[in-house]
Amino acid sequence: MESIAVNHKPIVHVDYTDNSPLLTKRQTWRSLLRSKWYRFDRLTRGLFCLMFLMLGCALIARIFIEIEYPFGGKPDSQVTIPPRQDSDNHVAQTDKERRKAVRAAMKHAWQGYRQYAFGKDELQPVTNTSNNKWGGWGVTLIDALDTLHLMELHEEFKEGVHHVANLDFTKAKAGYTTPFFEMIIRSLGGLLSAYEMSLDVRLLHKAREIGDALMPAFDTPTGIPYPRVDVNKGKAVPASRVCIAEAGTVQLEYWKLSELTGNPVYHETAQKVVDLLDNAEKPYKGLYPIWVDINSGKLTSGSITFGGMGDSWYEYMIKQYIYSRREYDQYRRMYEESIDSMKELMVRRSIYDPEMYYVGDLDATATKFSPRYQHLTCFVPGMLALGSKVLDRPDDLELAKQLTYTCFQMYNRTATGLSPEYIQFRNKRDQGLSESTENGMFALLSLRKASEKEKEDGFYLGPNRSYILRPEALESIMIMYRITGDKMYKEWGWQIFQAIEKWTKTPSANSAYHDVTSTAGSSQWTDSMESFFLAETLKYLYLLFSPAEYYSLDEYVFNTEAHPFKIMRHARP
Ligand code: DMJ
Repeated sequence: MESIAVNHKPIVHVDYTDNSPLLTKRQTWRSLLRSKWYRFDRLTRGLFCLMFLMLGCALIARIFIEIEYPFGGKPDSQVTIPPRQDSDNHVAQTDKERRKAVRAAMKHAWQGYRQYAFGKDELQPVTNTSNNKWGGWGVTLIDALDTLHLMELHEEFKEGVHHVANLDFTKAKAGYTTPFFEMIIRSLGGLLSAYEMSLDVRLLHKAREIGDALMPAFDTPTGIPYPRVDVNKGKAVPASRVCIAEAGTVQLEYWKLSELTGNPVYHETAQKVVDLLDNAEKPYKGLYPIWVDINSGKLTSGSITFGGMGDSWYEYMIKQYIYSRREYDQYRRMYEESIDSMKELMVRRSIYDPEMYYVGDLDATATKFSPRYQHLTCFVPGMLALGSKVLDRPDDLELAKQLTYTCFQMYNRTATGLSPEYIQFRNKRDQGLSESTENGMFALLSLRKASEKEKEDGFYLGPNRSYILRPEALESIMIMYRITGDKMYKEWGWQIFQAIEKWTKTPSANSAYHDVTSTAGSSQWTDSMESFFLAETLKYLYLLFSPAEYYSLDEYVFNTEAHPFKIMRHARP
């Protein structure tokens, strides 16, 4: 065995003639420590360093979880505006009353936007300022139009249409490049659906203007779109990759545009993307890693997820099948392949609450499982329920019920009744998949002992505990109610609506909430209201309390931004 080398370093000679006693003391200590430290060989010193580093990390992780984000909420900081009283909303018991309450919420948010941000992209609902981070065409206004119409807010709708009619979608502020997917799902989708509701032809003209302005996105070696377009130059911004949700969630909108204008080019161009990805090599049947190489058309890397960046790619398989009157069998096949593999590899349940099923994420090779459930993934139960009806897959409806339960508990089991961006589960070694290390720090955290709270809830929370007014859980709740007729879903939706009213309502509109485990109220407002709150969240709530024939799922298919499109009359011209 190698002997421990002593005194590798020269001994530091301390000058005791120095007048400064403090300096002398420090130097003595230093030299003593140094001489001790260098008694160890290099390997041992290295191991010590590694140990200290790991201890440091563990400590930080611990502090992070226990102090900065204690489960169950930070101690309340100063509340400047008291939260609304529960009694404000408990009175509404009938569907009619609840619909009225949701309509009032829409009116409130719209009025704040109208007063402080009309024509701007977003209202900042705490400071009552605005931003133009989506190109400055007023994305909130465009996204909200069909909700206004559907809630019979006709004066507001008219005013909105008048504004849109005067916009020019071929011009943006200098240097701004438009995110292709977002503009398609929010603005093109919004205008097409508002046109179908009102038959105001100005809306169709503007829809076509957007559609044309963004078509250069497809000018790539493979036809797979670039993610951004410079409408001022009439060109896309070259890029090497795009995520699958961005490339594969524009087809429904372009198809509707073809149907309404009689020009097949929109649909044909967008359809080529699906054909290419359908034929691309995949790590597992029906599962697509999120990154697509635009130049080769290959699925390159990234996770496999039904959450952010993957989600609506899968959603549009079944929706296009429905939209095409079930005539495009390609979409049925793709959907069934994806859902079968998702069920095989990506669905698990909580160790502590066996009722709680969730869809986790996989790595690009489909061999490592990441046990978290994103709020974004909560659209899945609604999708499964639709698919179960259309394709007669009764098992999918059972899974949809279990997943909706988890989505509801994401709200129900926090102090505010709002849901965080995602929840985490403890890994269980099964299904032949190894544990994912993708979550880095969180893999480490999941090694700690489960708290009583986690055992009760069935899940634990990551660092992002914000609720940004997202719609997915309510989307599924609405669809589940319509498909099963189970009134429990209405109660769940109503409970979530009350939490939204209580914690996110500002004097002018609604704000995203920083930490759903904190009951601090207004100090948690982040001064942001994304357009999907008006386009989706409030619309799905309103439909939940409306008769099932109102925008019936037999006649309409909703785009991923909740814009209802009439199912086409004839699938093939
Ligand atoms: C919406 O813009 C769309 O639903 C999109 O597909 C992903 N999610 C956001 C809202 O959460």
